[in-house]
Amino acid sequence: MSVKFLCPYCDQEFVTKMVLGDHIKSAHSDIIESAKESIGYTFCDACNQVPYCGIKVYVKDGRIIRLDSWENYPNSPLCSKGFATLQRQYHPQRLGYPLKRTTPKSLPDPRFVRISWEEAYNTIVSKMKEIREKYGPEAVLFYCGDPKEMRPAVSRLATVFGSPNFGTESSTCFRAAALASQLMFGLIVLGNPPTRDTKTVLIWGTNPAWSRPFDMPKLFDAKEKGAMFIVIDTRRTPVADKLADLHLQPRPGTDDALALGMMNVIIERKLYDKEFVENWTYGFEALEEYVKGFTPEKVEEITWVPSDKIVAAAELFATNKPGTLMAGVSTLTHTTNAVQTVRAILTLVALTGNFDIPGGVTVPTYPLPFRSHDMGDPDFIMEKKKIEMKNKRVDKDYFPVWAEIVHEQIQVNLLPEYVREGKIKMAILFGANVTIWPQFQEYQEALKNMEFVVAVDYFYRPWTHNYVDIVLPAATNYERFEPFIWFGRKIYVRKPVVKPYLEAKTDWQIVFDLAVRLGYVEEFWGGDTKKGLDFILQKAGVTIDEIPIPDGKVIPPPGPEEYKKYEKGLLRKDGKPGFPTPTGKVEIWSTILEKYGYDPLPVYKEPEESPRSKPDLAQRYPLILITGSRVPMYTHSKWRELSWLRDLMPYPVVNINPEDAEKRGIREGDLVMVENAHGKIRVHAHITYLVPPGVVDVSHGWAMIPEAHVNLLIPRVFDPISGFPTYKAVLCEVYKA
Ligand SMILES: Nc1nc2c(c(=O)[nH]1)N[C@H]1C(S)=C(S)[C@@H](COP(=O)(O)OP(=O)(O)OC[C@H]3O[C@@H](n4cnc5c(=O)[nH]c(N)nc54)[C@H](O)[C@@H]3O)O[C@H]1N2
Ligand SMILES: Nc1nc2c(c(=O)[nH]1)N[C@H]1C(S)=C(S)[C@@H](COP(=O)(O)OP(=O)(O)OC[C@H]3O[C@@H](n4cnc5c(=O)[nH]c(N)nc54)[C@H](O)[C@@H]3O)O[C@H]1N2
Ligand SMILES: [Mo]
Repeated sequence: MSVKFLCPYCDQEFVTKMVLGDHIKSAHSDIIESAKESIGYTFCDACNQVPYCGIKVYVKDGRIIRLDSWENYPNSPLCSKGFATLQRQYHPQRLGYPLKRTTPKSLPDPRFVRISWEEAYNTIVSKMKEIREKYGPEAVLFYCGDPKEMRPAVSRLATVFGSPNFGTESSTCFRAAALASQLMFGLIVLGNPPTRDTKTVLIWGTNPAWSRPFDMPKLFDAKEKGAMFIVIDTRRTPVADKLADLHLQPRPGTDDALALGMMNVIIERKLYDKEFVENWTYGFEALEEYVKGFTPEKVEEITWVPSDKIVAAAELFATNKPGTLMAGVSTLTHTTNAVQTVRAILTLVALTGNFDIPGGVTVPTYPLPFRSHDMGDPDFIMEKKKIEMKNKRVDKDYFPVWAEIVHEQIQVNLLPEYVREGKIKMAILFGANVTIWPQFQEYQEALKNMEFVVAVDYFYRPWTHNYVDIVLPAATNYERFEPFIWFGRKIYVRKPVVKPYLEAKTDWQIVFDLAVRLGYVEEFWGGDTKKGLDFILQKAGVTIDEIPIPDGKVIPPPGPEEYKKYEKGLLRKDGKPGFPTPTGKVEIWSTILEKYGYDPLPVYKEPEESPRSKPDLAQRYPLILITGSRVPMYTHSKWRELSWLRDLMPYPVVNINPEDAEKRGIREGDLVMVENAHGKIRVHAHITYLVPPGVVDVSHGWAMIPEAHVNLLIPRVFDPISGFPTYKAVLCEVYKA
């Protein structure tokens, strides 16, 4: 009996294995090809850090089977959140189709049903036109949450439609710190990781080990090379534990006083950089007078930081130069004195002459000629037109300084007010989560009371989407190429590595499709998103197709890196020496704040709620609550549906010091209530030296566990300059549930 060889794909018989092999190669090459693994590359969007981390993707049969770190790429390796994007990609709850609500928004159950993209687009476009007709285009709010990749497209659509009311989650995040810096330097300068020249690293209100892990290698390097570290963090974080030569633990919300105390030491002991101060700053004399009241002893009383540590930190930063700053841009702004706190800390950089020297706090000499996607390139988002429409901004009467300086986005935190006043009637939300706001019920109410709301997301998020009219499914970072990204002068692009899930579309495509249907065919390149990106890239003289994957492309700088650019006329548009501020100097005394009736100096103000500002309330609620300290496995509310992450932190906790726990009879893991004048929540107690006595720390983003939502404890009081909420300093009490 002769042996036969059967083709596994078509059952034909062959006499030898070799002939079968030839047959398979010629007749079934497509199957063979698809059974092979292919490799692709994408940027991780798990935490929306800019710039993103790199992922190498292994694909087989049209499915992603494995992830790895993108080699020779700046932000590597991947963290747990990055790897978990694979579980997210194939999660059964991902949104696959456009959905339309079938009940009125006054009813709690929206009863969403599947609709076609055509119906979704037609409905949205006709609503946009109707609202524009009835109330003007500015009655439509365009909003993006933490995801940043789609922002330029959404912002451009807002401008072309005629609405200056485009906003983002930066209304609670980086923008107030950036504003503070613009008021002082005329530029966005918020510090940077150390370089090989750095001798002192001042880490203020940030724990990059958990919130920016890709910066840690630079910090360990600097430590090894002998740099000294000052860490100013209320908690004993891994960064404080491992790196700090000096660890200062201020009472939450008193960093303004601490910075003024350090300035007092630096000025009294004449440790400041006289040349820089005399030639390049404005308002030093007034500051000198003001900080006299902030002796180390007085500041110890305010901040709980021992006076000898205040002196030591000030001396070290002023004398062991060059020094750099890494500041928790959102932490330091999560108080009712947000902008002034950051200005006070930046003043330290100016006084010590650490600005724009090698190893200090620098700005790039030749950045690529476009602005990052979180703010959007000014030409692409048509910023000039936004400025022309300034008087239609809904925030202008509430936050005039923001409205004057922050051209690209409005301050959104007063959304409930804007809706109540009839100014906003419709919203288009990309990647939005309303529970990020203090007393978020009011924001849910605002969505409910608008005439029409659209949301675009990867998942159905009941805490936001139960209050909207249409929900659209977004394609993920594995399914899209938009946008490109860059590190310094090196640009990277990606290709989709798999097809979109069911009917999901990319955020950019959704924007471009809507634009074309609204008649903006030219402004949106006939709906071709690639042409849109090429419009931005052309400023660097390249196109998307000219950038190789995975190597990326360096656009050589026109000259070498320069320092002390203020001396050389490299910071101002008119080419004159100095800074792009009204006085041409670093404005310690802000002429813009003065013009609007705010304190022109970086003054100290007690948090709205504290043992000093509300002693009676502190009798009842003696603990200070900080919220939203980042944890390594989550970004805000995101990806708690993924067991790969959830298993790392299954429950929301309150971190409490053993001393405070013992006083209250609380044991590890107990269910406890955290209560204050604004609300109460129930979480598990975690007893830890991470927090000092008197302070408790509750993580944010537990939207899926309504009884644990920490933003129920945060009042709607805002920094008068920036409109920022007070997530980091309110009073509370903790007791067994
Ligand atoms: N108490 C307290 N509250 C805080 C803070 C705090 O420290 N304490 N921090 C504040 C800060 S700094 C921030 S930045 C905000 C964060 O606030 P948000 O960004 O608004 O919150 P997220 O929970 O990240 O929600 C993002 C949503 O976008 C979706 N999404 C993710 N990627 C994409 C995408 O590419 N496309 C689309 N269409 N959707 C996507 C996600 O599924 C999720 O539903 O929270 C603020 N709130
Ligand atoms: N894993 C992860 N990474 C993230 C995020 C995330 O959700 N998860 N979110 C991203 C976003 S949007 C942002 S804005 C950044 C936030 O980044 P950061 O603002 O840098 O936040 P953290 O790294 O948590 O560091 C904040 C530190 O401030 C301390 N702190 C609290 N109150 C005070 C105070 O009053 N004074 C001082 N000096 N210290 C205080 C806390 O103990 C904490 O260790 O993180 C980004 N990275
Ligand atoms: Mo943020």
